[in-house]
Amino acid sequence: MITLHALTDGPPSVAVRILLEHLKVPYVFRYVKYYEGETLTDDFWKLNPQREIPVIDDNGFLLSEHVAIMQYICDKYAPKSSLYPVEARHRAIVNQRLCFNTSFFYSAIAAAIVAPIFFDYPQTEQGIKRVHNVLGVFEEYMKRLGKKYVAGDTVTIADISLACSSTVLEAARFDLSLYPLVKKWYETFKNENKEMWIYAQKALDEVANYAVSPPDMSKMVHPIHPMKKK
Ligand SMILES: N[C@@H](CCC(=O)N[C@@H](CS)C(=O)NCC(=O)O)C(=O)O
Repeated sequence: MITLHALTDGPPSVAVRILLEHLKVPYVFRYVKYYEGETLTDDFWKLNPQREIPVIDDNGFLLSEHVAIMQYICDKYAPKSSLYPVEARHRAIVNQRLCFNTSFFYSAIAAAIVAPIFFDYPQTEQGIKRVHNVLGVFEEYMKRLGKKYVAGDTVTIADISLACSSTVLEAARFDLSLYPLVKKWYETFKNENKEMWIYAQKALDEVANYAVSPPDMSKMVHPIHPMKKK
């Protein structure tokens, strides 16, 4: 049985959870007490030396990085699912969108929007410019492909991953109207995948709440991020 060590508000965690639920793969959800510094413990280090969430433990097989986890879950438990197509070029586009999310799209959102909510970083104009830049690229991908979803006309794990990242934009009330194709895709994903959206909406609400009233992180001394002053 898979144990999913995860958060309820982190987009990478939520993407994995949505996939497990959708595919009806049995799993145990284990909430990581990130805000109490659990990722800094020796036990968590054994799970993931990157000290990042999510991580799965599938009968002793440990795997981090939500993209690798989603690909593994599909390959092992749903190899015929259209969520992760097998045709080489279709799969390549899905993989490209997943890499685009982790290395380009979500990294810009995390730095400019997520980090200032939880840690003592100012929200900068440069950071917001970077978010506009990644959204512009996303818009261009949607225009070039000309399909309903990010890698074709059906939902794939790339949509789940990118939609979860985009919840942060909605939580921060980021105006997507400059990016009509991205906006349309996001709304379509929500409307056509209501059962998937349940956990995404919960995450969105939690982050929106934290933007107003940050969580108590007084028990954590982060090795990298500056803590907010009380
Ligand atoms: N590249 C990782 C990123 C995961 C990630 O950023 N997780 C955040 C929580 S949403 C985290 O664990 N951050 C640890 C920290 O900043 O201390 C993935 O895609 O799974």
